[in-house]
Amino acid sequence: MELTISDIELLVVKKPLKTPFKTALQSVKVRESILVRVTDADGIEGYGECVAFSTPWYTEETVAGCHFVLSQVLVPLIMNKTLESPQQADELFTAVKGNRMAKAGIETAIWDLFAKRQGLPLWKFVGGINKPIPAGIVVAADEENMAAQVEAAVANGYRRVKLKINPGSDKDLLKEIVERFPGILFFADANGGFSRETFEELLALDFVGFALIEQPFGEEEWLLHARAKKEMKTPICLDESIRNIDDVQRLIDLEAGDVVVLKMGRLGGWNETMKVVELCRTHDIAMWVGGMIDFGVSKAHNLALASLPDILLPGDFSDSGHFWQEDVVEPEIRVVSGEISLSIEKGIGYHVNF
Ligand code: OSB
Ligand code: MG
Repeated sequence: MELTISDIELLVVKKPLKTPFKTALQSVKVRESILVRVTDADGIEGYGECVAFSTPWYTEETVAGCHFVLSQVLVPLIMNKTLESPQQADELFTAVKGNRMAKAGIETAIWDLFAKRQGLPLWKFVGGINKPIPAGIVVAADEENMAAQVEAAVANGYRRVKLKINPGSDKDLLKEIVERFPGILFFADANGGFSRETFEELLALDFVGFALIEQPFGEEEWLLHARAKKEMKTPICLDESIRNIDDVQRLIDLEAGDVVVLKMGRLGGWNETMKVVELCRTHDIAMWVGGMIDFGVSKAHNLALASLPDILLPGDFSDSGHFWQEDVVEPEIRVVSGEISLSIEKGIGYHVNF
């Protein structure tokens, strides 16, 4: 199958979060994101979302920088090209260093377009199975509000809750929360907030009962992560450190973690992500799909990713109404009894208000 790209449009959307999202690194109050629409010569449309933030707190990329790279560098490389497979988009980008979030915005749109050309839901196109996707919510609030937010999440049906932590976190409070909800799977995410100096604080979290601890140290801290994996019983999970397949190989070689968070933005799109999934599968590294305070376009791609048979841990999948008064997709993405149903429509399966 081949198709010719005849139009590429960018749309910056900006919406306030219902409540500020506080991490060790940043408090996010407003989310800006770039939607990408790719149209082929037959008028079929594919959608992607560039998930960089307004400022470079999570990765080095930003909305303004990505808009420049997309419009001035990546769009000209793809425009009017005839592609035989979606993998070819990534190949056309090889001369462009880094800028993986910008690349993913357009690359994922091309995967959606190919799925639609084949008349398949994206989850089927990528080899996934139609199963209910377990939802997962993130509690990124001050400690005094944490227990109440967990309680609300559980009341809304969530069975996986991720708590944002840092070296100063109240360990007894965390343990109390985890023990109060025995049926709930608790993840912890430090966003690299720990260091060599606070290593002991991390060890002290081993008794809390987290199913895993995500990214305790900075993205380059392979040896500290390896030490934590060796000294702790709680599985160590890497998020920011995993920028490409070589980083996954490094995690394996250095025994620097047990679990990998998949984020298509951080990895540059579907092509690299599929390679990472295959490498993790062959090495028995557990995987789950991470969120980026995404709008519905990114979340729809993520749901297709989570449908792959080897992805067994619940990801960051909250209801459209958790962050947004109004999402950019129709229908909105709904969590029902702790699960999200995959759309059976073609491509990402949602109408995008572009
Ligand atoms: O570290 O996982 C992270 C959101 C933005 C940037 C980084 C992270 C997050 C989350 C996921 O924790 C939130 C979500 O979208 O559900
Ligand atoms: Mg994380």
